[in-house]
Amino acid sequence: MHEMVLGTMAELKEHGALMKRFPDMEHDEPSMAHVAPGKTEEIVWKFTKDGQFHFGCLIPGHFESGMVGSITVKEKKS
Ligand SMILES: [Cu+2]
Repeated sequence: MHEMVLGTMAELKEHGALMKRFPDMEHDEPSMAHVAPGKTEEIVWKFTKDGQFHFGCLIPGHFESGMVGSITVKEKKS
C-alpha cells in the first residue's frame, strides 16, 4: 500500500507526523490517492499558484526512505 499526497513540504511533514501518531487514520481528499498493490489511482489537480510543491507517500517510513518528489509550477508564457 502506498499513497501519493500533493502539497507543500510543510504540509507533507505535518501530515506525516500526524500519520505516525495515528497510523490507522483514513482520509480521502482530492489532493491524495491511496494505491493498493497492483492498482492504479489518479489525481487530477489544477495548480492555481506558481511555486515549488511536493508529493510524497506519508505512510510511516516511506517518506523517510525517499518516496518524495517535487513539482515546479510556472506561469505559462503564451
Ligand atoms: Cu509508500
